[in-house]
Amino acid sequence: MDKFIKVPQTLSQDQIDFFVNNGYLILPSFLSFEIIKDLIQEIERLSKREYLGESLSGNRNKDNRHVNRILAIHKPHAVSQVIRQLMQYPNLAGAVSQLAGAHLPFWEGNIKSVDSMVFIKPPEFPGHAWHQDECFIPTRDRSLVGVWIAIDNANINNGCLWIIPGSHRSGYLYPMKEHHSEDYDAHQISYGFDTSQAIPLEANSGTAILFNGYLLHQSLKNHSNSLRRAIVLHYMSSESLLPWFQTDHGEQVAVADNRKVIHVAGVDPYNWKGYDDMEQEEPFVRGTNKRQIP
Ligand SMILES: O=C(O)CCC(=O)C(=O)O
Repeated sequence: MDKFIKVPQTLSQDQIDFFVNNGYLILPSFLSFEIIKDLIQEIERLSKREYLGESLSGNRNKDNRHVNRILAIHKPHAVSQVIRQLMQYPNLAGAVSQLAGAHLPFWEGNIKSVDSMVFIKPPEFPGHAWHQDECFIPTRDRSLVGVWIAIDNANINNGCLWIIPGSHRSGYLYPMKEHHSEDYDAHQISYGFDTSQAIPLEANSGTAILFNGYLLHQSLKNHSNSLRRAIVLHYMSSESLLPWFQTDHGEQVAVADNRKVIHVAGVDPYNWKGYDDMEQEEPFVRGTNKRQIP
């Protein structure tokens, strides 16, 4: 029998409708001061590569100047129990299970978590150019939800998120190209749309911003003199497969499915496939280039 994970569902119908119509929802003070404090300690452990024997520890160095060279840590959940716990935090899983498939008929709220990222973003470090997360994490059913959690207060000066409200609606994936802007890191930029309606989402520490995987968003350079830390988690409908790798020769893309996932709400209809070990993920630390280990 499938394991059913019951999660609290505290969002109002107005909040759900806002998310479906605008592609995002802001939940102020979503994480308590105590949880944020624990997360800051964990980010420090991760930044200083304190997890011996894991791939993050390749350049173990406890020097803070070293920490200040890290833009982001990808897939920290592979080594961090604290980040894995956050991915399964019932209030968060509950909110996502009300939003991810709210646009889908017969949606039952089954959710899996598939990815995590920690942004350190030290002073003068760049942002991430306009993009849609669905280009990186394919769901096919538009159920991808990014959860962006402010660890430090984020504002225009230190490089908060910017979004184009409603840009998720058409389900169109914009093309991407190289750019030469110093505001952005080495990732490509999506193009072919109007940015005049873009708005900044300033957010105090502990605020969670949930956004649909098709929503166009960016962040800009950190012009302050302190870190702008944030944690980003990704979730999707459990019914959506995750073809998140090159298929083997002869393998049909329609059945390709990465099982390095965590079931966090409702039932997992594919649990008969089993799960691949999250610890087999490859976490990596990134400087301003895409995969530079500083
Ligand atoms: O926090 C940032 O600077 C960028 C976050 C972002 O673009 C994302 O999570 O997709």
